[in-house]
Amino acid sequence: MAEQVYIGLGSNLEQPDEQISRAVASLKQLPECCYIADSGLFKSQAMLPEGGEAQHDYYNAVVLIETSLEPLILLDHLQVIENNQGRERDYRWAPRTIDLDMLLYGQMVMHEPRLQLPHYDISGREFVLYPLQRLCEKLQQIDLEIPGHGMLSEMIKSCPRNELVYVGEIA
Ligand code: A4P
Ligand code: MG
Repeated sequence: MAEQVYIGLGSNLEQPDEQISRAVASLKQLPECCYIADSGLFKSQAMLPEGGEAQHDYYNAVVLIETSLEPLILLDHLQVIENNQGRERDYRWAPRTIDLDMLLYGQMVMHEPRLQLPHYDISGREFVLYPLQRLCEKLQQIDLEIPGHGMLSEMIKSCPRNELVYVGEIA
């Protein structure tokens, strides 16, 4: 059975908007996957660890696909796309060419070290929740249930938008 999977994309290195476009093109080519829609591009200041050095702004987007791939197989594909775009894993929250986070895999809840579903910090990030909301609006979907958290429309009320701006469609 195909599941609806929401994937968060983020980049703040080497022409981030182009990195997002390239990753979207790769997602459209994945086997056993059907690309449904994306949120468009959002820009925000980098969320940093305590005392972390300043970084370039991030571009973020959220994509919806339908897939019959098992979650860990899909994660393998996402990591291949990251590696193909020169992703380096220097330290946690290091600047990156591309980051692909599996936000939701249907209503699945999973607590494996390699894969946590929903994504462990889905509730606290404006650059995830606002793109998700725009994607739902585009699909004329009234709301979205996030397992363990409730409805997106409620979660967003306690997540300030901060400096997040919508910058346009993905090229
Ligand atoms: N992993 C576990 N669950 C998942 C999941 N649901 N999706 C594992 C994807 N991977 C998952 O990830 C480390 C390991 O998490 C993977 O090997 C995978 O098996 P990583 O991408 O190598 O490391 P990371 O991204 O540096 O760490 P982390 O904690 O996932 O960081 P985040 O959450 O990706 O945040 N500011 C703005 N404005 N926009 C951003 O997008 N992103 C980050 C990084 C920091 N600041 C940001 C943004
Ligand atoms: Mg990540």
